[in-house]
Amino acid sequence: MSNLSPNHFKARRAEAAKSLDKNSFLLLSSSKSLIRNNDTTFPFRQDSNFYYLTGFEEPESVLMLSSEGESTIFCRKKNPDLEKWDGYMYGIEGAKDILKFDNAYDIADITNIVPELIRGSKSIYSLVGKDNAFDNNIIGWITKANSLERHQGNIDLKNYSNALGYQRLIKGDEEVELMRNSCEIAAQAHKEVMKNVQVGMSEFDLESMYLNEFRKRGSRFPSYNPIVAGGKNACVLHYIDNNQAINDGELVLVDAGCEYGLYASDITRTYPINGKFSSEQKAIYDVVLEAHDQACEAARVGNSCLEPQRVSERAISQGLKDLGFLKESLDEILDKQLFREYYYHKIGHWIGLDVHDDCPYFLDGNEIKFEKNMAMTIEPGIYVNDSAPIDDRWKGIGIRIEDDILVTENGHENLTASVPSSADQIEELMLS
Ligand SMILES: [Mn+2]
Repeated sequence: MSNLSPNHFKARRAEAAKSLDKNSFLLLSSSKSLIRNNDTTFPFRQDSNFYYLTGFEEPESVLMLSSEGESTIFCRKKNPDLEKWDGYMYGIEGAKDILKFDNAYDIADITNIVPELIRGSKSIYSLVGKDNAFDNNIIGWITKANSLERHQGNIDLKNYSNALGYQRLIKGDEEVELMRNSCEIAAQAHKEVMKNVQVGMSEFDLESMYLNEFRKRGSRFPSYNPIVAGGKNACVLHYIDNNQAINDGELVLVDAGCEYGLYASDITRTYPINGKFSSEQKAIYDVVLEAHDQACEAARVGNSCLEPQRVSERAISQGLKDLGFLKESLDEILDKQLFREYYYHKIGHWIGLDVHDDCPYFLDGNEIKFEKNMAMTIEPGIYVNDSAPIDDRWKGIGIRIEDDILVTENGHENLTASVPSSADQIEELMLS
């Protein structure tokens, strides 16, 4: 059962129904159970959009929501034989009664039922482009429904992705609580590992420690594959091999977050494996931290959601200039995006049910402005690759600092603040 009561999901469906054309329907599909190899599956994870409006965590399910707010679930019927192997299933009656849908049908009958229910309607909404097989089903159902109503107009197919993404963007208080939990588990895990690492441990050793710390605190799964990158591996943004030695004197960059109640946390910290930053490491670290702090301040009600990006580019450019990495004027560095030699990713992303939350950054061509209860990661970085046009002593240093930021009425709250981020605090924690 979901961490939230069925009433939360019912309220979200009511909200979503308001934005549909009259006499129209929204159709959403669950995730599929995915094969890992031969007959072994990955642990099932419900599709976040489907979950957001249903709270239902079984595969082979479809939600149909009418513009009048009536909800219909199609799901697997109860099968006692299958339950002996795979465990409890809600079944058609269970899903309807326990999860508070208005109607429920066997998923095996969906191809016959949907065209009858949607015939003569104005529009069908779906998340066009997310699942080709489901898109094809919908087109087939619309074609069938149109053929049943020859003397009416054709049904429009509309993309509901932006509308649902925007609804998901503003978190309810109950979601904020789950995010707080997810963030605190991840923050405590980072802190605990930082206290216990020693020279001689490998990336693999650290990865094991993080995963264990998440689990000990109630999170079974990480919210993405952790990145544990020693030394110059940190310059590879999506490094997930996590199997190399970490040499004394090197930094290790760890980007690891967990999932709690299906809500993601996402934290990056970069620290010296021996507990003491070198002067070059600290010089770059302080530039990244300054960009991080300024970008966090830019996440406030009324600002564009892209303002932290611009602020971080300016702060990092200034820092790279102060360090002597770039010689040009600040304006030229920004105009020509020269900072991208060292800072080559975006400042962050929306976070929620998905670590990269499936929410828009633009609406009707305009940058979305921050509102209360939006949540975004702030994660600037500087990476000095071997190919960089700079003195060798800087090479192989890769640093990122990432926190999960909740926009509040008067500013922001850093949900992952309990893991230290300044170089001094990190050294103090590691040497304690
Ligand atoms: Mn991130």
